[in-house]
Amino acid sequence: MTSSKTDMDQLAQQIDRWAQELGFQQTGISALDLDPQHVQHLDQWLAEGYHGDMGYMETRRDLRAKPQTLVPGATRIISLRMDYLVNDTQPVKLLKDSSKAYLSRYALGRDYHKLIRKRLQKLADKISTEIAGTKTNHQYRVFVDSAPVLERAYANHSGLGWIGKNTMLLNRKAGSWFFLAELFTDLPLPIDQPEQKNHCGNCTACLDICPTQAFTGPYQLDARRCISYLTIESKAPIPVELRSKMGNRIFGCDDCQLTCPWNRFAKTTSESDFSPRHQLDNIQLVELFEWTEQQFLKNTEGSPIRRTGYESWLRNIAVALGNLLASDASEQEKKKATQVLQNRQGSSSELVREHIEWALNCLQRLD
Ligand code: B12
Ligand code: SF4
Repeated sequence: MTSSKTDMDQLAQQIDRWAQELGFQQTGISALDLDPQHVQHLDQWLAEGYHGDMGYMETRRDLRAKPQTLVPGATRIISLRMDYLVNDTQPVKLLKDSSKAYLSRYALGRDYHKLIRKRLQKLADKISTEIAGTKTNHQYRVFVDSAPVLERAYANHSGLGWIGKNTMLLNRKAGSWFFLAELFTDLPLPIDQPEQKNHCGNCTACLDICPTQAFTGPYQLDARRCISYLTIESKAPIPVELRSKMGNRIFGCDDCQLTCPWNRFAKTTSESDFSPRHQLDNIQLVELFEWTEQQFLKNTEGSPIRRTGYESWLRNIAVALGNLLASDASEQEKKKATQVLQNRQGSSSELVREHIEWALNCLQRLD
């Protein structure tokens, strides 16, 4: 294959077909140049301090703003999306049951980083093999989530969707329950049309529902107030004024997606690896709080939950148990919650102990 325009057009179509075979739902191609609005948005966000303790967002700002430095020679980014919503989980019902744990829908099964990276590598191998006759040194790199790449900005540039008021990348046919990933390449592939229209209209459902009022305005998220940041990224004590607002959310939060009308069009995944493990989609808080560190490590092997660590795990559940004690749960449930909290009081770290004390005091709390 030569790199004529027709060949590149055909290759782009072939890449899309391969991606679908590998479990991605959609691909789009963009150049590396970023619309300056995105960089401005990032700089403003950092200047406000909205990134909190995520120091990497600040220190790696230049790589995000100048992706050319990430993969020398790269001229195109193939953005991909993979749906993760599992059928049959009942998120809204679960959020109303203060005795059960709510974990973000993305975190119920296998860690997506591992799964997606493998699939991206397979895709890159297929591309390299296809072009091997004319080009033997295909320069590429694959990314998912953890790299300094403005994933939503590129997904927008490549036509995968628009950025919603909740800052999620939204797609008219798929809502927002999907992961994003990228393959940087030096192949001169044809570029797709960016999604130029914003389809949020007057709706502010996501901004209104946020339990901790983390949005300072449309498209502006103060991560320091976001439950996803507080329960996953931050290792610090959870600010006392936000604890009672967290309900039973112990790992991430989905409210600003659950309420988005575009998610009526979200498709469920057929990826069995994303199926809930250890009944994490329907499990009592007290049961999770009783997991020993060994059990935690065993049960979260290959899961994104492991990243948060045992201390943060206990801290988060202690807050949710406090909220259970302040709720209209049955006396029996409250008794059991009090018991498991007290059982850990003596043996816990300072961080966890302080959250346990807060939780036990919730029995007297009047919401
Ligand atoms: C840091 C981070 C977080 C932080 C901060 C979130 C945030 N909104 O910035 C925290 C921990 C809070 C978080 C939470 C979640 N995250 Co997160 N997170 C990231 C990460 C690593 C970087 C995001 C980033 O650069 N933030 C800085 C801000 C300034 O950038 P941004 O919001 O992406 O916005 C950029 C553009 O979209 C644009 N922009 C934004 N708004 C507007 C408006 C206008 C008018 C314009 C012109 C431009 C513009 O400017 C920005 C710079 O380019 C990305 C992965 C990655 N490498 O990109 C995942 C990522 C964004 N997260 C993801 C997910 C799934 C989540 C959660 C749903 C997880 C959960 N259930 O708990 C929540 C959702 C919370 C929310 N409403 O965003 C997915 C989102 C997929 C999607 N459909 O959008 C990503 C892409 C990971 C992935 N590979 O799939 N996350
Ligand atoms: S994930 Fe939850 S806490 Fe974070 S912005 Fe969305 S609704 Fe608010």
